[in-house]
This record gives sequence, structure tokens and C-alpha cells, in this order.
Amino acid sequence: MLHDRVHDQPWWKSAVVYQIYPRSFQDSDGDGVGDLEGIRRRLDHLAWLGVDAVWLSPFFRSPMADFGYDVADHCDVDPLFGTLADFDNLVARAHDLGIRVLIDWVPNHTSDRHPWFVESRSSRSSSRRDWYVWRDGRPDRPPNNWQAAFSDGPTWSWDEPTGQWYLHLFLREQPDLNWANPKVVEAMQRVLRFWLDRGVDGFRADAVHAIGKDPALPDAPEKWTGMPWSALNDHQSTHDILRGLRRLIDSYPGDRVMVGEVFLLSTAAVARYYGRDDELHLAFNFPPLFAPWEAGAWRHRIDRVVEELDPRGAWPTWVLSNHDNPRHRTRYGSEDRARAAAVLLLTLRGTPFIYMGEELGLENAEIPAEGRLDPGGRDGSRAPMPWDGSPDHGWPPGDGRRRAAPWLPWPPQAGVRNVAALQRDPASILNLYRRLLAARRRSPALSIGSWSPLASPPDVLAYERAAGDDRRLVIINFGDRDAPVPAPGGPWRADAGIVPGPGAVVLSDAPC
Ligand code: TEU
Repeated sequence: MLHDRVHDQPWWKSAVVYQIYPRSFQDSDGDGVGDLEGIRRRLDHLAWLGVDAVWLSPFFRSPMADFGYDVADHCDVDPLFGTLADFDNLVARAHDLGIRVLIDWVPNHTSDRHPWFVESRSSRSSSRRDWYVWRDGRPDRPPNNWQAAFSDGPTWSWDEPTGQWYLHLFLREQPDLNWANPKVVEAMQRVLRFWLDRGVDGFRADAVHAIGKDPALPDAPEKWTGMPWSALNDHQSTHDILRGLRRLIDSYPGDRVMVGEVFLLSTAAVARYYGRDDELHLAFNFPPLFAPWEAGAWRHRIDRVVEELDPRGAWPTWVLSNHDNPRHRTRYGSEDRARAAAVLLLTLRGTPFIYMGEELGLENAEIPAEGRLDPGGRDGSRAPMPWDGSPDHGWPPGDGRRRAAPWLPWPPQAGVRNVAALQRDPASILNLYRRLLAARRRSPALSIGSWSPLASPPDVLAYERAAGDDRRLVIINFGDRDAPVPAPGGPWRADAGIVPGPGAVVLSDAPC
């Protein structure tokens, strides 16, 4: 049953969202690539786990240069993933189970095979020329010094037949749309309506901070390396566009939501994308994702969120892993740390995003250079989900003829680190996630309550969550040595006494 308001707040504030990378979750037809029907069949697992919503990475028609983030038709399912009917069945089943469905929306660019771009590049006088970002110049000198993501080349490609450059912040197969053109705004709004009318509960907006461009497209300062355009693409015009999108989404019933990927590594910059509660409902804040496993570093990241978001009434999000970065189990280096990190993720104030497989404590798959398929080298966190301990781990068996093995190798230890095995073990990390999700559901303090820090030893982070009579004390020991519970007098039942290092406890002020 879907309730729009939980504790008198929109559902997405108390929700836990689970990210599914469709290629890697569950295959149903034996081609070695996960699909929508596979996801539908595994929704029972997610209901058992207790998540409130799923976010599906792109499943739209695509030549797959960026594995679906290069969209060639926003309003159709790629045959690799199934059909629109499969999508409808998935949404219906998810809603029956009380799980909401968010989908990826890729507004910054399209595939170069999208009919809009095919038409745009056909001639300088094409009616769609101005749907993308074209600039004059000499074929040997790109219009500015920006470097594209996933390559060391420029963000510009020269189009020989029409004698102009086109802009692509990512691959050359992903030309940037020109959002200064009202026709582009209308067309992309139609895409949102198409899916809202089909019953989706919201969107994860890809690289959304980059859609409005400074028309001057100025050079990046020399000192900037990596992706200089990321910080340069923090332009005022994006905020105007977002206000229009927010009005559209809020015109639908049911508290639909847009969470934006704002890839700016400053929480102050991210905070501006909430506007005055009239732009994004939620925004990813990635600095914590890049923080080391240290109490001080995390405290600093949390303080930034409290200082930048709270005064605006903006609701935070928390992410430890996703399909673009090495898994945090691998980054942090041990399962004990991953377990303590799960407590952190699921008890901070804000909406947590779980990346599929982190509930199994999965590590990145080790993929030799010749087996890597992603232009950005991100394959390791995209390895397929192991469902059981059989040789095919619950995927259709590959027989080398009609059926194919999964598109990427299995993550380490899939024989023991899989859903079926960890479900049977009450002490597993999977059952820890399940208990934490259940505790959040029962506790207004943990799901929507206030957050206040408590004094604690250097390796320990301690905080209180409170809502009305419901109060919880959370203690995360980042260190490798056991630490005493820094229980502050008061009502706490400090019966744990010691927090193992690394480890975590959640205490209640009432027997539970
Ligand atoms: O990511 C945008 C983005 O900025 C990151 O990919 C970043 O460049 C990367 O993490 C650096 O390692 C989004 C999607 O999440 C990503 O999968 C796509 O490739 C990208 O947009 C283009 O659509």
C-alpha cells in the first residue's frame, strides 16, 4: 500500500531508495544482460529487505556507448531490457508491494543516434540545428579548453560536413542539448509527462547541474584538472529551468519527486539546487561519498550538510556507493567497516540511497584491463548480482549457444556472498540492513527526526536522533580498537558498554 505522507511528511523524506543497475540485477531471457522482467521477478526480495523505492538506471533505447546514459529514444524501452509492457508490469507489481519506482532521466545530452541529433547535424539550416550546442571555429582548435569525461580529449567534436564543433561534456556519442532553446525544454518536459502519466513516482535527473550553460562557454582556469566543466557548469540559467520542472512535477498528485545528480563537490553549491523549495526536491551530495573512513572526515562532511541544507529547509541525501564509483566495501577495506557504514548511512538525517549489492557486502569485481567494457573504467561496481550459491547464481545458465554468461564477471566470493546464503545467516550484513530498515520504519526519530552531535572520543562519532518522545543514540566507532560507549548520563541504557572497533550501536531510551 502506498501512503503519500508518512509522519505527515512527503513519503520520500522517510524513504530508503534502492538503486538498480538494470544490466546487472537479474536476467530473465538468457542473453546475459539483466532486464525489466528480471527486476520484476526479484521485487519480492526488495519487499523482504524493506526498501521503500527503487531507482532504475536507464533502460531506454540506446546504442549503449555509455551503457544507456546515451539515450536514442526517451519514451521507449531498449529491446535488450524488454518492452513498455514489461515496464508497466514492473511498476504494477512494485506498487502492489508498496515499493515506489523512480527512473533515470538524462537531460544534459542525448545519444548521437537520437533522431533530434541526426536532424541537427544534417545541415546548418536544419530546424533542429539549435537543439544542440554548435560553435564555429577552426578544425584544429576547439572553441574552449574543456576536457571531456572518460577521455583525455576535448569536450568538442568537429563535424566535417557542416564545418562546426558540437559540445559533449561526456563521450562524443553524447552531444549536449541546448536548454536555452525553449523547444528543447518543451520536448524534455514531454518526456517527463510521458513517464509521470505511466505512473512513475519520480526521477533521478542525470548530471542536472550542467544543463544550463554560460553562453560564453569560457575557458577553465589552467589550474583546474579533471573535469573543469563540472564547476563551470553551475550556471544561473539551470535554476530557472529547474523551477519550471518542479512546477510540472508538483502538478501531479502523489508527492512525485525529482532527485538531481549535482556533480559539484561542494555542499554549499549543491544546496543551491534545492532553490527556495522550488527546484529539486532532493539532490545528491557527493563529498561524503569521497570522504575516507575517518570519524573526523565524516563529522566535517555532516557539519557541511547541517550548515548548508538545514537553514534552507532542504532535506539531505546520503550515498556510499553507486554505479560510477568503486564500492564502499572495497574503498573502506573490510566487512566490519561496511557494517558500521551501513548503520551510519541508515541513521543520518536524510534520505539514504542503497546501491544494489551493498546489502550483501559486495566488493568490486576484479576485471582485467582487456575485459573492461566501460569507457570510464567503472565496470568493477557493475558486476552482476549473485542470488544464490549455484554456478549461475540464479541467472539463466549460460550454455555458450542459445544462452550467454553474464556480461561481466561475478563479484568476489559470489559462492558464499549471495542473497540466499546471507538470508539464512541471522548475523549476516544482509540481515543487518534488513533490521536497520525495519528500525527506521518503526522510529520517527531515525527516519525524520532531528540530528544532534554528542561529545565522543576521536575515532568515534556519536549523535542523537529525536522526534517527540522517540529518541535514539547512535555511536559509530571508525577506529580499529574497541571504544567505550560515550553514553551521556541522561536516559540512555548504556548496556552495550563497549562499541567494537570498527562497529556501531544504536541505543533507544526505552526498552525496544
Ligand atoms: O554521471 C555524471 C558524472 O559526472 C559522473 O559520471 C562522473 O563523471 C564520474 O562518476 C567520474 O568517475 C552520470 C551517470 O551517473 C554516469 O553513469 C554517466 O556516464 C554520466 O552521467 C553521463 O550520462
